[in-house]
Amino acid sequence: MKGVVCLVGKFEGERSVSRILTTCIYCGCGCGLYLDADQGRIIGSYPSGNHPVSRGALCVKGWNSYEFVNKLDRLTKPLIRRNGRLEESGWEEALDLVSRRLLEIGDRTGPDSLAFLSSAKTTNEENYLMMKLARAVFRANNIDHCARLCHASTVVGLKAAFGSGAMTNSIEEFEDADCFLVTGSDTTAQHPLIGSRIINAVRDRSAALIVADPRNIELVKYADIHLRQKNGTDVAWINGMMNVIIEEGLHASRYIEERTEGFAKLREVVKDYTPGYVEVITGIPAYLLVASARIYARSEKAMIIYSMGITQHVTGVDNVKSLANLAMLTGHVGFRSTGVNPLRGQNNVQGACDMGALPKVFTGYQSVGDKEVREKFEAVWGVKDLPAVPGLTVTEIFDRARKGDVRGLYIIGENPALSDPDSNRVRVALQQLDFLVVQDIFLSETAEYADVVLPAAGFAEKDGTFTNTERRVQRIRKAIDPPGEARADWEIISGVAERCGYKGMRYSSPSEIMDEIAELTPIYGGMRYDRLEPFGLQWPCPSRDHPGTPYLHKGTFARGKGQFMPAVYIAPDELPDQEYSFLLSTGRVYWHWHTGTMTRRTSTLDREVPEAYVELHPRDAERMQVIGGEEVRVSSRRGNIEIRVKITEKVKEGSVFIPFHFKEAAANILTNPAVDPTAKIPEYKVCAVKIEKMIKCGKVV
Ligand SMILES: Nc1nc2c(c(=O)[nH]1)N[C@H]1C(S)=C(S)[C@@H](COP(=O)(O)OP(=O)(O)OC[C@H]3O[C@@H](n4cnc5c(=O)[nH]c(N)nc54)[C@H](O)[C@@H]3O)O[C@H]1N2
Ligand SMILES: Nc1nc2c(c(=O)[nH]1)N[C@H]1C(S)=C(S)[C@@H](COP(=O)(O)OP(=O)(O)OC[C@H]3O[C@@H](n4cnc5c(=O)[nH]c(N)nc54)[C@H](O)[C@@H]3O)O[C@H]1N2
Ligand code: SF4
Ligand SMILES: [Mo]
Repeated sequence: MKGVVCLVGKFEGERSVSRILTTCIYCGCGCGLYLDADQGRIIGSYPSGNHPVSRGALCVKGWNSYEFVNKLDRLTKPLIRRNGRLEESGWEEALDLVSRRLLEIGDRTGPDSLAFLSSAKTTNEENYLMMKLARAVFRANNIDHCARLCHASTVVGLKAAFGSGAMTNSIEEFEDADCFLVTGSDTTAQHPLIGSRIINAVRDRSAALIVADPRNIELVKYADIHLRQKNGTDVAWINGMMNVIIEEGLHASRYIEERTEGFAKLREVVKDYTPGYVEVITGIPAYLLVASARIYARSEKAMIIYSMGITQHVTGVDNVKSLANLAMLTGHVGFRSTGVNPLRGQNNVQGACDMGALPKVFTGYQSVGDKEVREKFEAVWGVKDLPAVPGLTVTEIFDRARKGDVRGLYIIGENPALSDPDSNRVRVALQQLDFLVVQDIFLSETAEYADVVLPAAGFAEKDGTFTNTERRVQRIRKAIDPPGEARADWEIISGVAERCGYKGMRYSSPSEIMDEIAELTPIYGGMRYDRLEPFGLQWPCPSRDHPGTPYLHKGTFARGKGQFMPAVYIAPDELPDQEYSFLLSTGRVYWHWHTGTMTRRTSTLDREVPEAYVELHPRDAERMQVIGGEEVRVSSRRGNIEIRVKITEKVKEGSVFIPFHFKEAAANILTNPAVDPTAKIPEYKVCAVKIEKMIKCGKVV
């Protein structure tokens, strides 16, 4: 591991500072950073200059990625609920209780009454063990994780169109693209190191930039065209672009013929989406749509970049399929710097999916319904009769828990009490369970409902791998010991399995777990720790001598021919009406991370955005006689919150935006739990709310 760990210096006799190369815990960019450790504490974080993503830079979260690690309120001992209160216990007692109760529930009401939520914050090895625990030990396919709330539409949509749900290109290829179509991705805020690549290409090489986003995001400043659609109308404008491209003969006929199928049906469906018709649905002026279609189709190396604005809808899969159609129609996939790039969010959400922490697949997207696949896993795991029927998704798990069908739930590294839609209903579900285990680094809002809380080691306190958004499998490394008695997730999960009487989960290190993953997973077949130095390998990497794959679908699609799958426009599930007259969209800010467990414990970040706010357009504010900083009540059909107003033209008139990081004014009390019928992803990006003033004539009402 030359160059990976080094001694920075020796001070004051015994004191020494060590510097260790690892991977950022926050977003899917997967920047390489060094952590400096002194006397069991992390004292600094610095970018790796040679790393292919970070190249000497980090965003503000990366620079401050260590503060929460040192926090005094980290969980340090297991907690067990006694007489309604969580009390400290020893590991033996806690692990015995967890295994005994989960086995009892499985025996009494069947394996389907158990469910498991894995974590995109934890390593590949830990996700693999969580899915092995669910399937091999408890015979349940009810395992899922936050990808359901995130890129489930991508996994379904791109898999059907191309044969793989992953980002097609590498981050470093961005700088050579000629054209970017960025939609539903606030790239500079949520994937800053990718955002800067786009800006570099626009500034230095005059690459064209089309931004299709209802909000006035930062990238708009650099864009040639801003298509400002109404939320939830994406199928319509994408079909509209394809209509123009076909009408003007700009489609790639040879590519379509040689590499795709289903074109005739697509042509038929998009015929109706003339620019004039699309303008009516989306509000996008026809001439801007036509200009965008021409630029995208005529560019040689064009990239589509998208994220939650596309996926988090009841039509999430249709949205993704439509973008895939657009790319295939113009021959813009399967080449360097040319493709369809869903930016994966969490540091290891790509990996958690790859590891099969999903209800329908084992590692590497191998179906649980396939007998041969099951037999392969049964042989290596030393078990018989693995369950063949797909399990429940996150959203279904909470529905079933409310109905009493799911009775035992084991959650690692997720905080659904704040992150799932319609939180009031989620909290009822959590209360309804017979037994809830939460394994986290802090006592999260979800952990407050637990019967047992298990203290986990954080990213700086263990070894393992994360897979970033460009499919790069890279190492994280232990810089310090975990606080108190906290243990690495992989050790805890193995401990539970052992106490259930299962002998097939004894490992001496995460590297040994990776060897088992490689044995069972063709796309990870060549992954071994010694090959991951210093900056990892991109899957597919099927064998020990394979160099990894920078871009996908070269020459042929993973599924053979690319499949056109036309979609028709369907409106969002809940649109504003007379009573709930504003459209609410939710999302994130640069400074914070999801439910805030880490960034709100990081003073440098928390200082910048210390509290929740609702963005309101100046004309709406004037009409309602509301001033900036004033508290208002925002209500939906599901609940209400009190929150300060921020007046800004970032949102459109009639629309409001709330970041979901703040428990005091939790956006998910308001959101709509309606889901896409196949991907089961909730529609976080559209629901209807009303806004009421709380101060009238100097009185709080
Ligand atoms: N700072 C920070 N960075 C993060 C995260 C974080 O919490 N904080 N989370 C990470 C995770 S897990 C994820 S998934 C990513 C998410 O990254 P993004 O998807 O970039 O983030 P969001 O804020 O959810 O919203 C995306 C964009 O969708 C737009 N949008 C809203 N409605 C629509 C619509 O109907 N159509 C279209 N086309 N666009 C729409 C919004 O205006 C916004 O610009 O970020 C990752 N990075
Ligand atoms: N309204 C609204 N809601 C949304 C979204 C939205 O756009 N709008 N976006 C959705 C999306 S895309 C996502 S990805 C989800 C995210 O939803 P969650 O995954 O539930 O949110 P996080 O806050 O990232 O939760 C991660 C948890 O892991 C813990 N943790 C960190 N490191 C470790 C570790 O090493 N081990 C263990 N055991 N725990 C650890 C943290 O303390 C935290 O409690 O939110 C979804 N919710
Ligand atoms: S861009 Fe993402 S991975 Fe890189 S430092 Fe920022 S949060 Fe970490
Ligand atoms: Mo996400």
